[in-house]
Amino acid sequence: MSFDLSPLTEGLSINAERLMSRIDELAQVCPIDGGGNCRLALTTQDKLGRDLVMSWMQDLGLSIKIDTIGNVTGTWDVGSGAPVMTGSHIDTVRTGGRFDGNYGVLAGLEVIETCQTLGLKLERPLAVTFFTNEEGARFAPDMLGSLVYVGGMQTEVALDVIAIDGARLGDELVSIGYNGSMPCPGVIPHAFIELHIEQGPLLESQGFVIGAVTGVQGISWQEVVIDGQSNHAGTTPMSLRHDAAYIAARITVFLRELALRFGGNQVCTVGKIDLFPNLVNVLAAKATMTLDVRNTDDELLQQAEKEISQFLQVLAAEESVTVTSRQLVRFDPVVFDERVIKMVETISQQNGHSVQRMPSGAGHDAQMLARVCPSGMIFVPSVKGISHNAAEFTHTSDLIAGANVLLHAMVALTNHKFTLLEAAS
Ligand code: HGY
Ligand code: MN
Ligand code: MN
Repeated sequence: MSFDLSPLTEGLSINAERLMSRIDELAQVCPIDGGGNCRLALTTQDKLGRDLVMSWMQDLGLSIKIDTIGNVTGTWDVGSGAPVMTGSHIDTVRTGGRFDGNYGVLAGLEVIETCQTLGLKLERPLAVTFFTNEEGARFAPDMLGSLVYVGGMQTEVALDVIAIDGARLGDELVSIGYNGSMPCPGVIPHAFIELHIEQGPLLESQGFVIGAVTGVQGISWQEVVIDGQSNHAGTTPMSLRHDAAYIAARITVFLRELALRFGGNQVCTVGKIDLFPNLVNVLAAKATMTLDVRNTDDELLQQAEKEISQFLQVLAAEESVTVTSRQLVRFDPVVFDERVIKMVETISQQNGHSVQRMPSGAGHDAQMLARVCPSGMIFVPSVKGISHNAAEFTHTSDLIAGANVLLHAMVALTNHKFTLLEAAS
């Protein structure tokens, strides 16, 4: 399989200073201790981040479109036909780092500005998008904006999603002024490529600069509610307890033990437990918790889900409580387009960067765009594999390397003809 690496960008590179100063500036929008950010989706903090990135899109003279779920796309309208699109997200988790999502969006802006400055004559437009609610920390599912963008979820259904704080997504979108008019599904790109920090330890521990991402693991989120019985902490004999907090703990331990038993890429997380009445001397009547279960292998993921469901039933009977669960997210594992993976690999090598293929442990917007066009991702290392933590860090040299691979890949994609024949080879 061959593709014509565009001579246009031979030896060219992005403006490192400009990229880093934008990353630093966006990191000042709703900072938290330790250098990260808290900009939960569709909050006023998210709006501030959106406004700043939109202003940079305007500065570049991009044509800006806001769609009905609040995704924002800036396009440099050169050439003709469907655009080559990059993008990611600028919403964060509550303890977000400055690079998760933000880096990919700002590198996309930087690639376009570099091409504009060079006056490159490209065959296709270049577009950069920030998608709504990628994190899913406030509104489930995660990657909601890109899912709606590709037609995987109806806008009307998405607008009625209720946040963990009780707000309705559509109302929040209106209140921050990002309820756009562009319909979803959106314009189908010629190709989509996302640049992101790895958020895990592999690249750093194995000494690689670039990850040519092969796909994204399957993701299963469920909300489990345990209805026990509140009672007095001092007077209730252990044999008479229906203690929702204890049962939540048993479930948490079961998930950890299941992941260790399965091994391989299996991961399980209980990230959120709310107790009621949540008081020192009262047995918890109710526990509401989330289970995040992932695996690259869908069969194993289904096996894990089955074992968890069986365990919940046995536990409910044992403790004479009610346990109910609601599926919040179920995304099958995704495999990216071999041609895009190969392109990332080749461009990395040609730019002198060590590169390895690897799956993504985290969900990303690219996994949704993969439903409608040839898509792939570029990873750069996370120091100590830390992410969703203000201490998230990636060395500047790696950030620049990744942005240059994105530059070359986007330009190469503008004149790459994805032929069916090639896809078969
Ligand atoms: O949950 C995830 O993997 C992503 O951070 N939204
Ligand atoms: Mn992310
Ligand atoms: Mn994230």
